[in-house]
Amino acid sequence: MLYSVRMRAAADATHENGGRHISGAERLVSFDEITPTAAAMLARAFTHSRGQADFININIEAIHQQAIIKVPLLPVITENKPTVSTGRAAALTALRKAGITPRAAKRGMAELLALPDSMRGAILLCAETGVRLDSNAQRGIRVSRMDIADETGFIHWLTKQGFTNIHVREALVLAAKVASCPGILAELCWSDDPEYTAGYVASKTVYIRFPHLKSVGDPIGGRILFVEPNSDIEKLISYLESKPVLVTVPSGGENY
Ligand code: WAQ
Ligand code: MG
Repeated sequence: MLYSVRMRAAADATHENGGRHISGAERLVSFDEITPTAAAMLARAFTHSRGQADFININIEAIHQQAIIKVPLLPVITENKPTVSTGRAAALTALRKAGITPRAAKRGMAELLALPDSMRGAILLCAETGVRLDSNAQRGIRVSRMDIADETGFIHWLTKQGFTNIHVREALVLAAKVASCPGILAELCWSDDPEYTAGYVASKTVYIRFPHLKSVGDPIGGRILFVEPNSDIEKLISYLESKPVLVTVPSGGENY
């Protein structure tokens, strides 16, 4: 049996009552790991660079082994664009290469730039028209119930590529689950941690990092998931939120 451990933290009020999103985390762990995982999540919520958390939810649920599917990590490429504007332009190009129309790609970028503050979830947009598809204006869709299958192998795989921080680790696991979701063509993301400026575009086949998708000190980040036209949105949301997924390291531990 594995257990889904989820955390979300807000300041000033609960998320439901319009509180400011501070931090969130998602893991799938064994019984013995529940307590240390929950403790680490609490510590993280209370020491976050987005501010002091006042309301924290930790949710623990048993997951039946037979419900779990395995999906692979995406190979990673870094495009070293030196500025935010060149990074964003390259991210738009990457989205177009992933099959997103120029209009939808631009709208996705504009949605992130128009956020008054970070949401706790992701925005769903039509990959053709750029129209918003989810109805959770403040909340978005939270991708949950995923983790890496082999932590040691993952750390080895990351270290070989020079990745050491938790942002990239978590983002790669989330992007692998999102890429495996039927109907999702691509994802655009940058961090909501003020000091972390990197972001990425992920497609079904590759995760492209851009070191500067926002300026240092900016606390607004987010995620846009681009959805193939005529997809079954309810099914897609159910997969993202509820399907338990373990992410595997490519065999041989190679990047490609
Ligand atoms: N499901 C859906 N949306 C989420 C989730 C989730 N589980 N977690 C975060 N988000 C959304 C939410 O709107 C956050 O405000 C936003 O994404 C950013 O979250 O170097 O750190 O956890 O390759 O701050 C990307 C670059 C880092 C990593 C992303 O995101 C790299 C990051 P953060
Ligand atoms: Mg963050």
